[in-house]
Amino acid sequence: MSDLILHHFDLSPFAEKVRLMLGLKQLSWRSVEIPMVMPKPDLVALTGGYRKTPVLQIGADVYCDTRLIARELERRYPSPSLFPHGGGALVEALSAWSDRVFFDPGAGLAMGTNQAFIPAPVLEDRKAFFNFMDFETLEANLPHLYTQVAVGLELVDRQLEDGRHYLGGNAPGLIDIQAYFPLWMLRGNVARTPQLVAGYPRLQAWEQRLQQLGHGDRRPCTSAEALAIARSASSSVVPTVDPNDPLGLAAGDLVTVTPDDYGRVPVQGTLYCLHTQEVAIRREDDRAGTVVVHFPRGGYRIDRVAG
Ligand SMILES: N[C@@H](CCC(=O)N[C@@H](CS)C(=O)NCC(=O)O)C(=O)O
Repeated sequence: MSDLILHHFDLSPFAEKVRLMLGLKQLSWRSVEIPMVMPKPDLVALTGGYRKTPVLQIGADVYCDTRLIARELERRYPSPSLFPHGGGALVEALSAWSDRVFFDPGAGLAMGTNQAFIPAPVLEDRKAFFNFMDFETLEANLPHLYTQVAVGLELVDRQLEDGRHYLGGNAPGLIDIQAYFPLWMLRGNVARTPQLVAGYPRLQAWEQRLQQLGHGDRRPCTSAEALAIARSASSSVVPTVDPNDPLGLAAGDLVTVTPDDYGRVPVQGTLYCLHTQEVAIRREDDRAGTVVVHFPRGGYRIDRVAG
């Protein structure tokens, strides 16, 4: 039975990013379907409050954020690599482009062109969640958002102009998955996507190649089973705290970790790991037992809890 448990929902673009990583690596994994909106009691029992989608659980280790999930999958399952042409650090840096600059205008189009059809609870949840999206002006802003999406689509098409099959060369990698998932979201949610990609035949052929990555071997899992697995496991990660970290924290300090963009829910726990690129905290939960919740450092704030 696979150790990898992905907490996600099928319509989530960020989850599609991870499903494709699992496909590229041909991994087998278990799928827990989580709600699209709050409340998500079984997920937050594991994460301590982090609500975003997806979350990867491996025993009692809980990995938040697709950027950290990519790094962890590569560490545990190095072959085939997410970085077939090397240069993993730059690919990681490019997530700032794919996950925000390219993705956000597409998310605006998905919301803005469908507002009348989105179920009220989802719309209300997302209005509170997407603090970067002004729902009042969204409709008037649609033409601008189309231009921003076009910038990303043209860049991808142009990167393929020398005939390469994938963005880094002739093998698929994380860079392709990063650039593809905003397009996957557009296809599923924005009616004008065929027109948006019409002038980009290379991009369309590449899109088909990306679809062929698949999702690996997916088996269902209930959230109760996932919680039981967490409860009966212990973290496989050795605790280490960098004594030279600028925050001056020590192992065992009570801290909160909070995303600095949207969905800013602080997660509290005792410091377990602290490095340049990762922070992990240990927490106890009645249902999940003792878990270690891992976050990337980039885009997350760590604060000491006074007391
Ligand atoms: N930086 C996060 C972003 C994840 C994200 O924004 N996911 C969306 C779904 S695609 C989300 O959390 N939506 C609200 C929710 O699922 O409750 C990551 O890379 O994992």
